[in-house]
Amino acid sequence: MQSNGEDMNLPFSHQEYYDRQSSFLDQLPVGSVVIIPTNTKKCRSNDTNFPFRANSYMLYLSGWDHPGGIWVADNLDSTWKTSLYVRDNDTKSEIWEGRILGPDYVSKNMPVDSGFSINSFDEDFIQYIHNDNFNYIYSIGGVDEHIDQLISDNNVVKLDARNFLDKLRVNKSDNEIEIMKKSAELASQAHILAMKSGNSDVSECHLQSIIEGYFISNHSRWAYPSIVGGGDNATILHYSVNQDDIKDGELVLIDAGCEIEGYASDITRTWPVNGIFTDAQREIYELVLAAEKAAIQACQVGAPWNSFHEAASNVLAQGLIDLGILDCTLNEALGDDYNGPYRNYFMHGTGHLLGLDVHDVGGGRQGDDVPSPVFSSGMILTVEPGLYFASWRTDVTIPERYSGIGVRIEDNILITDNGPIVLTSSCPKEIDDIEAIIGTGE
Ligand SMILES: [Mn+2]
Repeated sequence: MQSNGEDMNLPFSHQEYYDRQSSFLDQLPVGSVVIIPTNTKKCRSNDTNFPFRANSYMLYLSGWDHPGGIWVADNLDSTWKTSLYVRDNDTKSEIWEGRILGPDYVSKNMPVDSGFSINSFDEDFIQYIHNDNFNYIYSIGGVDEHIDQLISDNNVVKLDARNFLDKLRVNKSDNEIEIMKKSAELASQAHILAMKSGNSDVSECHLQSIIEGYFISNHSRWAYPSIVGGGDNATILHYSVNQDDIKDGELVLIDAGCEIEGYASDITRTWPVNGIFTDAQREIYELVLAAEKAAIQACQVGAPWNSFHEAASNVLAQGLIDLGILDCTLNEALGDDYNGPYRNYFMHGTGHLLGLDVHDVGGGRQGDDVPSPVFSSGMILTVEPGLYFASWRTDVTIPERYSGIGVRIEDNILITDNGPIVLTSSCPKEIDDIEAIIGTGE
């Protein structure tokens, strides 16, 4: 057989993919068919598509990172067989859009038993569900409408494959950790470059271009739309317009991370564009930094998930009292279940799991409807407390001294048996280090 396309270098050994597949499939009963689709091309305008990004479950199970494809496993004949259905070679579309690897390539080079044409999937699906041994479909909904429709039209018992895969994705392997370290280091260097190009009339979009330009020139890309907010814009949690000029004396908040082999980094730094923190900015910054360090220290094997949020919250609430922003006791500031008035200025969670999705699966975000994990070795998460004093808010008291200040500090943390390791430690966050680097150019 001849190779159909360029050689594809997978980020992990076939053995690592096979190990992931068995850890998943070994939990399923006989008579199961697993159907994991990946993303297809998405139209941006007319005949122009959004940049393609593979589905994270597909990347996890097989490393297949091309548009279209269905990973299928079945144990209808008592042993597991795995297949990957992909697009056929098609010279006309390859001339326009690039080489298609095709089913033969998949059979020879991908960590599955067989490669098939995606055009034969619908027929094969009917074969699977009419097999005498068939009981259940395990799939992930909301990725491929056609697959969702096919399953619902045929009235089969469909169970959620995420219930198994999400748990497996929480603890990273040594090889995943190595890639995530690279992702964290690349993003750290991008933030350093942005700090170096800070000055009193820099624009948000200029800083964005420095960060994202560095990602692109290092074979990477953003893991989520970059947030670059000066002054009041830093108080908008998911601000991503990034078009304003930043005024002399203002802070800029940059929340930007990249991905390598699909694995995200997620860093936030906040710094004065002119290189000098004002007293008021310094007061808030030091408080958030103290909360961040306390939260990192709380990331210990065996601790319940909420412990790092509680650690950050205790420091922030006490600090808000000490600065005269809240006039109450610590218990009143924290409130029941950490929902007291300190949340007027810190309205998000302290962090989230990080991996193939920037807000990674497996529990570990406030509001997730799956049980929160207990910290265990190999988990990677963000720690990112913040304080926000939006000048335009009228629903809460915004002290004049702090009006227009938004500060968030975010690092990426690996949990180990010997304590937390900060993967983003090369990115400065101490005030002296930040002031020393701003505006120093390249
Ligand atoms: Mn984050």
